[in-house]
Amino acid sequence: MKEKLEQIKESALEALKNAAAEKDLEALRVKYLGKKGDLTSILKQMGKLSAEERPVVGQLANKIRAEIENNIEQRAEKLREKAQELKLQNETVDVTLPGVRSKKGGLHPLNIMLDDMIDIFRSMGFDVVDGPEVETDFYNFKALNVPDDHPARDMQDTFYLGENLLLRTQTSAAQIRTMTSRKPPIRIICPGRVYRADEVDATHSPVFHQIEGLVVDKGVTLCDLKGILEQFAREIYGEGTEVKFRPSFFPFTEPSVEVDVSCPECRGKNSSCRVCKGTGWIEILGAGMVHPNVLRHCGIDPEEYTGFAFGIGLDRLTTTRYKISDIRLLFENDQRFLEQFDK
Ligand code: 2NM
Repeated sequence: MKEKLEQIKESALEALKNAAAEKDLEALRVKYLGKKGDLTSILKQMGKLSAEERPVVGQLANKIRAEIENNIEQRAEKLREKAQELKLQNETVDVTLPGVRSKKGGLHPLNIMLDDMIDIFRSMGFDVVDGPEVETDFYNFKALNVPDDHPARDMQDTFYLGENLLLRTQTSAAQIRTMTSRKPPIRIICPGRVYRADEVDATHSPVFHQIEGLVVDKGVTLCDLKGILEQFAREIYGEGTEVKFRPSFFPFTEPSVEVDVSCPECRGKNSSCRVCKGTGWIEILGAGMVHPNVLRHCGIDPEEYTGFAFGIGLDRLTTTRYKISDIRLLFENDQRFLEQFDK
């Protein structure tokens, strides 16, 4: 019996040396030490032994059991170490590899232009005000002295959302809201999106951007308007820029003017200039003295106060500045276009 026990031990230790995984160890534990294992089946035959032999064999069996258990534990520890080593090898990070560059966001060209314009008007004492893009007939047309039969009110030109609701066609609606809620002196600009039912082409979009300005105070004149616009034009287009008023018509201003600046590209010196078409001037905005009816609609006495207002198209100023050939590029958000303006 002692011999058999020694054999079991030899066989177990040999098998353990070759065990390559934790599950092999478990199988060996069952095979040698389990309830139906080799060691147990030997011990079941102890009854055949004499009274002197029994404790000696029993002791030996316990010793061998302990030895095998120890060995299994040692082997398991080795296997765990090996597995950990392998894992570390596979997971090494090469710190000398170049990193993954994250893409830097940038301002949209419209926002660069708008920020510059806001800076200029702020420096002249204007507040920036905004209002809703969904407006009522009153704020968008009636208060602005636009008659009921004016073509701008036509379904063909304006997006109506209901009987009395529409997408604003100009940001002046926000200025009307300011005039009805604040007392003069008023000195504001209203930048924002506006909507008109236009066909889309290289120079037209049904959604575009305006910056409208408004000054209302005692004794405000057309001359003040010209001074403000000259200062603005010179900061945008350079010191030598000339500003010219041409008579025009808007329902909300009287008198009304269209405003040209001397061509920032050729300064009038190139008869085949692509920017000014050889005229030496480019039109940048419309303006005028706020119509007395508009002031009255807002509860301001036109005998006491006068005002001027102007409306600038942000999109065309932006396409001219950056020589962008098609207004649609401003609305498509093509990364290859936008990343050229990273500031
Ligand atoms: C323009 C041209 C001329 C304008 C008028 C007003 C208001 F609210 F005071 F009546 N805001 N903006 C105005 C005047 C807008 O856009 C070409």
